[in-house]
Amino acid sequence: MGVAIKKITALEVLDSRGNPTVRATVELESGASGTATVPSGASVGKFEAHELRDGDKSRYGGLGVSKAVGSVEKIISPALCGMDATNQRAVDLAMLRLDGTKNKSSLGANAILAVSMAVCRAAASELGLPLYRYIGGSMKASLPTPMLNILNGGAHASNNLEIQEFMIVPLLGDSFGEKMRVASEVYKKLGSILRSRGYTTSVGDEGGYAPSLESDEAALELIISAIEEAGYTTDNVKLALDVASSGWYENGIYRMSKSGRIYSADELTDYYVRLVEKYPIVSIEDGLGEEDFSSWRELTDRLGGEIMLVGDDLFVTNEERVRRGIDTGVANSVLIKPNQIGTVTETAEVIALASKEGYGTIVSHRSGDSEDSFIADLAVGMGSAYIKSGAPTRSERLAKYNRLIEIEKELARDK
Ligand code: 2PG
Ligand code: MG
Repeated sequence: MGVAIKKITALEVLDSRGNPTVRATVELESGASGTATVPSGASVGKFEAHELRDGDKSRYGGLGVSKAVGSVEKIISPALCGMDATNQRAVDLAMLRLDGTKNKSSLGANAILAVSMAVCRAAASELGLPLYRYIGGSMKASLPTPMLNILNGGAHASNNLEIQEFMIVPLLGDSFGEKMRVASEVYKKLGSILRSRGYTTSVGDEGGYAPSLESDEAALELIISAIEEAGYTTDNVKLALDVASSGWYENGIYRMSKSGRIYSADELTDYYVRLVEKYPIVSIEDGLGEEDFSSWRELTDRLGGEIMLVGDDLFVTNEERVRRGIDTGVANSVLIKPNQIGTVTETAEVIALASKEGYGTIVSHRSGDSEDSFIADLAVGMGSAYIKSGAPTRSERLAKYNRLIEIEKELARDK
């Protein structure tokens, strides 16, 4: 059978931070193949699937992934050989059974996801379909709107900004390519404003500038200046934040990691309400901690009717946690990161659940990423309204945006 899996190999390669990560290649009996590389986060949610690292301090300071490579070649490959690559669900379930743990800690979610994505690619290639078409079927194919992180703070930069991601959301331009043009122009303008005011234009992990500023609000003001000086307005280029506040939470209070300032959940919520009143913010991600569901509920009551409230560490692309959020009226959008859960099937199920329940979805890269563009096809195939992949710079970020530009062209041709 041509679609049968013949062999799976893996490699330890390096991600955009120079840390080891897993790349897997799936070969089919027909000769078709698929390769995929997994990303890795810095602000990692407590409830994410387990990323298996060697812990051997003599290699990469313990971050090696040779054990995960071993999981692929010695355990997963023999078990999956002969399986139908077009049955993604069966392949993923077989890996879940092989692993046998709740958080994929035995084989490693990095090993499992690399294979899951590579199987998906190999199957698409065997059928002669673009990946987004294979994932989404013949009907759905819409381009997401990009959310671009043009100023980095938090765990992604060694500056003094507490908020991790200051994103712009270009709403004008009737094509994805045009939105990217607008974003790039605003990004460049921000660079020249920073330079002219004597700030550094070095960048953080996701390619956004990473200056130290007077305050996080000053960052918002600078971005608004960049939008306006680039010739746009805040009516058509909006702002989005990823506060990534889970890292601040301890014993019922929030301690900002750089200034050490302390807030209660109520005070932080008041702060967001003020920011939303004052600035053109359309989305706040992880405004509160991953374990603070009751305060999240309050935040949702106050801002959920106005803006997107996105659960990242809160939901970790996990169906059970998203279900809990839906049942308790918490947040209204879900960040989708395949490596938080570890298989393509489970990722697709979370997107489907969110969509069914009226929650928005944003497909997302990780701060440590690679040239792999899988999430671009995933966003199109699954009909996600948004994608975030960092700044419009650095090739690991642009791999996704450029793939979307390509898909847009392809879809226009098909019309
Ligand atoms: C986030 C991500 C991606 P990390 O918090 O949303 O931007 O960061 O990969 O470090 O978790
Ligand atoms: Mg986040």
